Amino acid sequence: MQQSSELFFASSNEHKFEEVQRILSNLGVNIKLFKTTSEEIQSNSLNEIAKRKAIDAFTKIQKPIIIEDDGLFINSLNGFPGPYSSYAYDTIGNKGIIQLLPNSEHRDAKFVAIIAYYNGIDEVKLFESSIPGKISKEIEKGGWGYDPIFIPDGESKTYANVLDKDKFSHRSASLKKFSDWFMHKH
Ligand code: ITT
Repeated sequence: MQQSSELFFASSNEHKFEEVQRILSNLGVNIKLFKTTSEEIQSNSLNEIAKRKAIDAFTKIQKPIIIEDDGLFINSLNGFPGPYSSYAYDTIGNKGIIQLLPNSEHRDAKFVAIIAYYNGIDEVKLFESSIPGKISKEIEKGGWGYDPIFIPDGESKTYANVLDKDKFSHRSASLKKFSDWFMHKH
């Protein structure tokens, strides 16, 4: 089915937008960037943050929008940084995260992505996916955000150096769920 209306992706993060745009265009959905920083919402629930980010962005642009909220959950840290991933990245960064796991063999983690769609009329619609992996012992070069320290299961390199991150990323899986729904709706 053809996409009939304009759709914006609200984010402050251009790396994320680039990936979302590339993945969605391969699925037949076109988006434009609405560059905005959403109010700092703190909650223990990614779903709650995603919902409020979507409503906040819609209030500003008054057009159908999607947003994405991500979290890196590290098992041995009881899920930290999770919903606080953005704040943790801006404060302690990849180096700080690695220092929280000194020589530990317990490095299991997962990256979660939630896509939220809101058109100002219906309830906010959420699409979630996650990918299991490990925190690397070294910070690799390349990529952005937590890319240099997250090794998806089945790979030997981090997101920064895998051959085709889009093929299996947390982002691709949740966007696929979204596009299946969106293309039927329009
Ligand atoms: P928004 O304006 O869209 O909210 P953000 O960068 O604040 O952008 P999130 O809160 O969703 O995004 O992301 C939490 C953190 O996880 C943030 O530091 C991101 O850079 C990082 N992150 C998300 N997806 C990532 C990916 O695919 N690779 C590496 N880091 C990622």
